[in-house]
Amino acid sequence: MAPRPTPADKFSFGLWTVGWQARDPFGDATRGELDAVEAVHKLAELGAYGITFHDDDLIPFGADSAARDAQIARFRKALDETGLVVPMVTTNLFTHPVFKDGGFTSNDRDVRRYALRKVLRNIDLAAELGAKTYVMWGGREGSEYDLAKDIRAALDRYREGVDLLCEYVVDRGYDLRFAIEPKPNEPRGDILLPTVGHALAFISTLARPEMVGLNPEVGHEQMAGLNYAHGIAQALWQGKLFHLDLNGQRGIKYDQDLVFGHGDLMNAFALVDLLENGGPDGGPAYDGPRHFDYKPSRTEDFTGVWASAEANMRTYLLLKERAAAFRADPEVAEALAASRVGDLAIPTVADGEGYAGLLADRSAFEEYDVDAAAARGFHFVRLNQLAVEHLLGAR
Ligand code: GLT
Ligand code: MN
Ligand code: MN
Repeated sequence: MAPRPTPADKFSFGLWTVGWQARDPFGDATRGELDAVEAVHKLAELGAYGITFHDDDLIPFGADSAARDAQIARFRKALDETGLVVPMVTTNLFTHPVFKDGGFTSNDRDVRRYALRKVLRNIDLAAELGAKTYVMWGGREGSEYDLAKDIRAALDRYREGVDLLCEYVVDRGYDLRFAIEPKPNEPRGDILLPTVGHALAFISTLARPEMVGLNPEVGHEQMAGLNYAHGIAQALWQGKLFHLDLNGQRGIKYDQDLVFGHGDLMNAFALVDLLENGGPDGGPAYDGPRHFDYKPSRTEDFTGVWASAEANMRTYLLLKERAAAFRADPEVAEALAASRVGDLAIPTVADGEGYAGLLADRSAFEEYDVDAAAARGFHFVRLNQLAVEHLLGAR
């Protein structure tokens, strides 16, 4: 039995996830609209702690300021009644046809200026609601045709946009950081900043790199055939894991946005182990929201929507339990030692030794028994089988 989720688990959901009406390129919506206030109450009942949204999820695009204010007031009231918080906010720069060639990087300068204004307006709301992270998913920033987009100019404009937003946040005194969400493709044929690695390299060119980190999504890395847990580990290593989007994906295909764990379960296990037990003393390596960005499948009615929301949290908590059992198992400790996993933390060249010491060490080269070392096994398969058995509840 997985423990029931509580706000201490820091589970959060996008309003666009449970609210997805299940329209896809081939078929109409299979579900009706979900009111934001109902979503807040329902998620709070299920044990979530946070809700996130795009400007247009909460306030219909083009609403006048009276309607906007009224909707924000209703939403705030629901937050106050339930204690749900808004840890992250983002902008929709992809649905309206005006963004068909992108927001920050559209070839049309007026669109770029409009996109920045749309973000600036929503940053004010994010700060007002106490959000600490502002996500930027540039799904429309890209192209289908290589010669139709000057990629170097597009990256200049991307950087110009992010630098301007950082300057705004600093000048307003907001306690807000940005998190870029990479994705390789869909809806554009090729999206700019397609992977964790591309986004990290881009961030290093910014005017205020310390204000910008990542919001990696499970499925987006896996769509590119990449290892999500590895990407998260590198983001942590670079101090750039500002937020994350948990979901499931089965291989290199369209973005499935399945429930967390309903894709590559072993990688999800490694991920939860990393997040929960990968810190300096075996504690959590990440203390931010565990944010689910999934889409309740098109086959589901509203009962299925809430069951799938619960499934995300249950799966996370079950994996957390299983990972704790894995770490506590003496046989695992012994297998880790046999695989010399901990030895990788030892610097290759001792403090003060330098290349001179390495060159002087005959045992490192001249007298090194290469054949004996090459013949020795690392026993990784045994270690992995122990992980599988813990995951299956067999140990
Ligand atoms: C969109 C996308 C998600 C992003 C959201 C943030 S919007 O649903 O598929 O991966 O996280 O803009
Ligand atoms: Mn996705
Ligand atoms: Mn996402």
